[in-house]
Amino acid sequence: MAVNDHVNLQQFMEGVKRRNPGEIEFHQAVYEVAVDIFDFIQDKEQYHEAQILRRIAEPDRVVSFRVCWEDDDNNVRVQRGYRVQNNNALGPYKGGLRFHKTVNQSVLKFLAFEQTFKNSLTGLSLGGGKGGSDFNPKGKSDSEVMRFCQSFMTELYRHVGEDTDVPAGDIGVGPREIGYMFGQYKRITNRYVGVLTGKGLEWGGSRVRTEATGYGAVYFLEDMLRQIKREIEGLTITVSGSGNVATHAAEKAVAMGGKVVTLSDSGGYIHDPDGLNQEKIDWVKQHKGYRRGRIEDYVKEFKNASFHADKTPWEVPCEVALPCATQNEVNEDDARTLVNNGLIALAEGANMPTTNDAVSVLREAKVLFGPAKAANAGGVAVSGLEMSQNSARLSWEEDQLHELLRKIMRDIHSSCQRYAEQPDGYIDYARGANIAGFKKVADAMLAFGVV
Ligand code: NDP
Ligand code: 2IT
Repeated sequence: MAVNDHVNLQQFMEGVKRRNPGEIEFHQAVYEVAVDIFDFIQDKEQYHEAQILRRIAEPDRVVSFRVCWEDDDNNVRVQRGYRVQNNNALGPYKGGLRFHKTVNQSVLKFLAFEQTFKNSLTGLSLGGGKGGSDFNPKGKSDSEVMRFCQSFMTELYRHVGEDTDVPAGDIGVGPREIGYMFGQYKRITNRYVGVLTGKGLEWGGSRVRTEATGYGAVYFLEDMLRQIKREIEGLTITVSGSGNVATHAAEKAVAMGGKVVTLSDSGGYIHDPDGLNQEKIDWVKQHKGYRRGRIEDYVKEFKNASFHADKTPWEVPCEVALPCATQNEVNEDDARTLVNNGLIALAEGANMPTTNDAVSVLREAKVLFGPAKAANAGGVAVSGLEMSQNSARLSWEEDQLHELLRKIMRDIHSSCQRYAEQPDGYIDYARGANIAGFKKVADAMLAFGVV
């Protein structure tokens, strides 16, 4: 076979697996996109000839480095840090940093690949990247976290910049970590620029960035439900996670009249049959965020609730599920349970929380499915707005940012819809998001030639 003869999906995936041995999360993310893209480009010679998907599935650059730090007992600790710069066809690399013990190259490559399509969908000028470390912030003192963040940035600063690559938070990286990293970047470079997003409001952060991912996911849910003439009010909703995305998704869903009955963390889930309200959500934000506590303590505070150790919330009957914790947290069995219990919609607040087999179950059951690259794009979208504000050295008003977020999510929904309609009337948002996200990146790459 000549090099440029068309490969089929199976041959393409064999190549991806051969070149990226053992990187199962990366294979999973690429396959989920490739299925739809191979179908879309069947009759579009230019994308085949230029090997566009093959090129997007090969990161521009993977930087991996040693991060040494000293713990409070003066032990020398060694971690691995990464930045995966996947694709900058549409703008500077952009995407979060994750600090979690499960971080490895496969996880960050899947996240950077996904981010490329997500950022394209936002309509802003953003390429795709992701980074992080296998550093585990749990149980570490503030000084330990500070020393780790400083050491991490002492290498990362060479690879990032306000027009090059702009990291932000993700699992285990919130305002505290962004502060330590921004402080170190500023110290090393003597430059005060928007090199990170998710900054504090006093030092260059954007209003509404904290809320944006969770709120955006609920806006996307609202737009999907409208297609079947339903609304959030009165629906029973299960949410997983209890971090930034989960608490803000719960907050917006409750504000819109939904009844949120679960939250979770890596220890298990709480079920509150009375439903959460703002007071309970504020307690969780304090307890999980600032005090770094466990979700199981919720039941000591709110007596009607129960805690279910080592379990996920998907066994609780609901009409809407919002997985907002981590990848592959909804498997095929969970999807069947959800469908049997009357699920009508699932929107992904986390990245790739639903396995490919679970997505097939939802598709077969004609459940509305909001894929992460569309549903959780609100966070990176407001990060993009933070970059604009930093460049202009301005900060916009809260109302204006809420409106912009709402509009961006509505536009993402419309972009997905364009390629989502199936012959049987089902709106396949996953396919719509993949194709709409791909097309912009691909067309820019065609314009740039073979680079
Ligand atoms: P946080 O660190 O604020 O919260 C993470 C939550 O998920 C915690 O409740 C944590 O529990 C739980 N969790 C993490 N890993 C696991 C695991 N292996 N099993 C069970 N629970 C787990 O992170 P975010 O809320 O920022 O991120 C959550 C998800 O949303 C991630 O997939 C992230 O990539 C995605 N996302 C985040 C965006 C953002 O703006 N922050 C934007 C778009 C997507 P515990 O406390 O026990 O670790
Ligand atoms: O997955 C994501 O979109 C994020 N963690 C947010 C990235 C960002 O740059 O705001």
